[in-house]
Amino acid sequence: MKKFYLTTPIYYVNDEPHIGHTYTTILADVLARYYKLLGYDTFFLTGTDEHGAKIYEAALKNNMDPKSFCDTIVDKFKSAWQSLEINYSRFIRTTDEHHEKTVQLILKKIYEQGDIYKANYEGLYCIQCERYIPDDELVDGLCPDHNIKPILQREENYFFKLSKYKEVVYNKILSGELEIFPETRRNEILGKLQLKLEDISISRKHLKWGIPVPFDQQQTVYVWIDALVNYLSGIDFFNISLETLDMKHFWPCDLHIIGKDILWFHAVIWPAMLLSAGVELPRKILAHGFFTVEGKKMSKTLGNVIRPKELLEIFGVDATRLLVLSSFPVGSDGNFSIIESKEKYNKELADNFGNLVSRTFAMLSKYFNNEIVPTECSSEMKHTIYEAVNSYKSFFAELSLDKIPDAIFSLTSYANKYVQMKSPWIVAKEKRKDELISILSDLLYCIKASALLFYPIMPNVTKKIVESFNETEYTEFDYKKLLEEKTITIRNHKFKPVDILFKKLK
Ligand code: ME8
Repeated sequence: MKKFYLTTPIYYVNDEPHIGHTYTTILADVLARYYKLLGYDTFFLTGTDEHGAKIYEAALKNNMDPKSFCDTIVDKFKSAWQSLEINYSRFIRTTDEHHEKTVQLILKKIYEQGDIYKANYEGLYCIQCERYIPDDELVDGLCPDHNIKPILQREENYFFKLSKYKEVVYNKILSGELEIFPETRRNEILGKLQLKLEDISISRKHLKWGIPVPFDQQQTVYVWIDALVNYLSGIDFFNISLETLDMKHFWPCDLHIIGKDILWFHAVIWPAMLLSAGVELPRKILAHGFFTVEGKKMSKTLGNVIRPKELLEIFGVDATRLLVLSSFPVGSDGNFSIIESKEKYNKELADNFGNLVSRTFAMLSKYFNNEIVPTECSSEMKHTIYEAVNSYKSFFAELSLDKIPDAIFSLTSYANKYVQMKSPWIVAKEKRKDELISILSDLLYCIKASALLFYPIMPNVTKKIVESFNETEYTEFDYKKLLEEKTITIRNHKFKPVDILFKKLK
């Protein structure tokens, strides 16, 4: 059985989830559902990043001990993912005991490899980024991402010989053994790797909120080194936690989905750590772009942070998933606007897809009392479905996930035009019954194909439609058949009316 292991970043628990975290997690969920439906043994890992100075400070601000503080935010992430119907396989926390042991084990391996040494370090540290900012990245002395002044830190730390792996990592990316999507970001990393690469500090002396360095209890592991290891501890790579099943076979990871902000950590530091520890590298990294909201960078200070709850209240689960997924091309930055999303919802979900479903089922009820023996699908309709399936599959394969809904909407908009062209109401008036049946059959094939194609994105809508075909037990089977053989079957002759799927929004 083929396997597919994919991950999201583990999110910092200094704040509740917003649309950015939601975006990454929806991308992952849609892909996970897709591979699962195609029969892959799929493992989808998400979770939270709970150590480090940033979380420690956030806990202090809230007058809580760090662990209890983390627990409260973790609940918020879990409930957000639940309300968005995110079907992760596992939620990993960096405070999980077996994760802490995995981090220590990896560090020991790297240490034994001779890749860790002690040295003094002085640098400007941005707590929000949880990293030292090199001088050439500062903008007017401020962190370019957070607009705050980094703090001067001087400590004796442990260092990882990142520079030793520069060439190997470069070659792995160049040869495509480690793929980075999109191409522009891959080239950025390759370019940066041609410059001087400094070793990195991997421990903190004065921060207690972290995992103790296994060979020096006076220091804690740098939060990023701790966090990256979650991709191994999430599948219990070293079989540390005996309660879990053996999940090692999921490695190497097939896809790390991350935002562009953390690509360097994933494309350079993480592979170097794995090379040093003697673990195979992940296969692919997707670094997506960043959301701006109504044209502005999202920030608490500007008060324009969009939370998933707000979207769910306006659009409901299925439409939220679709709108967030398709708000901008995966590789670029893009804007999210509630107004534009409402327009898209009305245009594509209510007036295009929703209208096709309701007008077809209305005719089925009016002319045939919800009962017909469908004819074969016309070659014209078959061809259009076939084309939609082809683009859909290639959008998944090339990770152009934002384009997937459009592949389906073009099919449903074709069917709406087909209704106008065939004017079934005239056919009905003239009592050309066979012709009317074949028109309705074509529409039903198209609706069923579209509903199936929407399954990884809008699972509830698919279920509702499939119920009206009285075929719920075949959904998974039919999905696979449609994708692999491009065939679509309607088994029953009796149909159930469908409630309005998408009420128009003002
Ligand atoms: O970086 N637009 O956690 P984090 C799109 N703990 N995506 C966004 C976004 C935006 N405006 N803002 C955030 C961390 N994201 C580390 C990760 S992994 C081993 C450790 C998404 O809470 C995007 O996926 O800051 C980004 O990479 C991630 O949230 C950063 O989340």
